Amino acid sequence: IQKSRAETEIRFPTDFVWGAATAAYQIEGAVTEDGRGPSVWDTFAHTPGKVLGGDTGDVATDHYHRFREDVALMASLGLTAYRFSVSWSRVRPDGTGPVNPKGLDFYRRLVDTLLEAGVQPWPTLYHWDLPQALEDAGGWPARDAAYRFAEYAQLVCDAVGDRVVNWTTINEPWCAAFLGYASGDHAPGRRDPEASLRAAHHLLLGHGLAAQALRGERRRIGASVNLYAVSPASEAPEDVDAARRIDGLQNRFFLDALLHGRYPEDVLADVDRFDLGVQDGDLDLIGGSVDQLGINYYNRFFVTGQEGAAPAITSPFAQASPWPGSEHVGFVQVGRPVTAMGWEIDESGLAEVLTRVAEDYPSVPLYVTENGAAFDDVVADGENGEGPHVDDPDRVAYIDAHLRACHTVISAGVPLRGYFAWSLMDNFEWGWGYAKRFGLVYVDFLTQARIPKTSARWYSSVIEQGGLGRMGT
Ligand code: PNW
Repeated sequence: IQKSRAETEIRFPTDFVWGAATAAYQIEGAVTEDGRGPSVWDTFAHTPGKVLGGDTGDVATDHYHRFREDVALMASLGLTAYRFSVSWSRVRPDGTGPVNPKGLDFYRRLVDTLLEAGVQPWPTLYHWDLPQALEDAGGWPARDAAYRFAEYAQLVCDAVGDRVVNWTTINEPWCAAFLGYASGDHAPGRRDPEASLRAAHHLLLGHGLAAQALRGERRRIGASVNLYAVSPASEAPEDVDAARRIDGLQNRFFLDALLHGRYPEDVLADVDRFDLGVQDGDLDLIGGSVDQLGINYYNRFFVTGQEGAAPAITSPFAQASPWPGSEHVGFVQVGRPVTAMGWEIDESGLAEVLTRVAEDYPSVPLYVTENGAAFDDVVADGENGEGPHVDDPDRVAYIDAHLRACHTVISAGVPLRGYFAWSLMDNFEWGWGYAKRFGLVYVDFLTQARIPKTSARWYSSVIEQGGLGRMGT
């Protein structure tokens, strides 16, 4: 079949940012080295029954020791940017007391190595690893965590702020608040709806305070939110209301706060029996605090308010919807192909989410700061002296389809400026441990060998060409 030129020549803007992402606890390992203090994820992973297979991030991909090799790999793939997260408890082991210079040194070395390799560093300050001492003092449900977060942001900024342009304060505050404090699927594993709402507010407040600390001449400050396309499973009023509630708590709660300086009235009404801990001035501080917005997208949810539907697939141990204000909501699979997470693949949801944000919150530059898929990758022995290889056509197809969705919305005027694949390499996938592989690069967790998958080579050629050609190029 002769393809039209529009299908075969998909070019992105020449200054489009092409990246890949990781997070500290998922890759670094070295959890007791050079003065690092424990975080809630160390505690959680070492608590029996919390992570599949009893896996922990103790070693992970040993990136703390192998970062030079990993940066060389990024450069060889042609990435123009690398999104990583900074471990708070490496920088300030107990969250309040003395600073750990060796922790800051690691990120100085990493940033310098990236810059030398021509890869822009995109640090995220919080990817879920709260110092355990701060959790012991009340965690994110306590307002103090927000102030401590801003102090920590200042420390990192003092160390590398002259060399880093693009900053992300918090990653996926929905996950940190609701998987951490409502469902208990993530650290610290609490199940307390009021605490989860307070955590959500204090994460946003912490973002606002950190943004003030980071503000500076050349710096661009953002936050990354995990957004979902949300559709009612049917036209039944219960399902339509379920979709409003899930869209409200997962999407609009964070978008309205960050971009409009308010919480949506309907969500506040859904959770009005809880005290969120909002004080005068908080939302003024949170609103208008971003220069750009990071969007993490994985899938679309079909939801129902009628009896008997399944929980969302949020962990191997997921229970019926524990989200405050949507306790009765169920999640429905509609039969689309799924990834190894069981998440249905729907790239139209990414176009929908990007378009919605551009319409409802105009003129904010957008970045897809995470998008990708887990599949059951298999290593095959190489023939004729070639090394082992991993062929992952499903991941290539997933990213290809999502990049096409990105291109379509850019053509329609959405200010999307970059794309970061999740993840650079296989890593510790939270409650699933090492059982789920999201990487462009395969990691043999016994030998720590890195094997670029077919998707890595394919992504590299996409970057080189600045877009997509015919399928498979
Ligand atoms: C994101 N859910 O996490 C994270 O930012 C990454 O660290 C993670 O590895 C990646 O997506 C893949 O899971 C999520 O249950 C984890 O809804 C769980 C959920 C959503 C996002």
